[in-house]
Amino acid sequence: MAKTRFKPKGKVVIGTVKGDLHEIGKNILVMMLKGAGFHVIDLGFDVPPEKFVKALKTENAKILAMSCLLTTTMISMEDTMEALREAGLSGKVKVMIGGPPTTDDFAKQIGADFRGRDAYEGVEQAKLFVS
Ligand code: B12
Repeated sequence: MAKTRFKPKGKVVIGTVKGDLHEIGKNILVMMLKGAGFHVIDLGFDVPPEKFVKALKTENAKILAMSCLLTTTMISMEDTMEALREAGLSGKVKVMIGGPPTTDDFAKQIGADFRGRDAYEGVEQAKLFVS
């Protein structure tokens, strides 16, 4: 795809949040986003809020996807949303979250735009974000 004139659908910065080493679900979403034509900047796992902010700014990406598997690391999603606000990125970046401990209510509470139950939902939402 890189060697063709293929134009990516959009850029997605993605990572598993700070304190959390689980990455299998996140990796599935990465593969499916790439397959759907997105340019994906994968920051890996245990990603601190400032690293998400830096990548969004450097890459001028308009979508952030965060994953967490531990109830204790859900707070890192909230911290990242706060860091986005402080960096003036609120409203400029669409945020989706996922992972078993997350819920729609939690997404609303922290100001995320979407919570996906699985990678398929994540990809469909990313398409809606750029449409
Ligand atoms: C594999 C695993 C590990 C591996 C991770 C390896 C790796 N490289 O990822 C290792 C061994 C490192 C590990 C460590 C720990 N683990 Co662990 N682990 C698991 C396990 C067995 C499977 C998780 C998994 O990969 N599932 C498969 C993937 C495909 O599913 P998924 O992540 O849910 O992703 C899907 C969706 O959720 C969604 N999704 C996920 N992210 C996102 C993001 C977006 C934006 C969207 C849209 C969708 C989306 O899409 C994915 C695909 O459809 C679970 C138990 C279980 N059966 O789930 C425990 C589990 C998550 N671990 C648990 C715990 C407690 C730990 C440890 C604290 C254990 C310990 N005492 O050391 C450590 C924590 C280390 C840390 N700081 O993170 C608990 C968490 C409990 C809780 N609610 O907090 C669980 C639930 C086990 C249990 N029943 O107690 N773990």
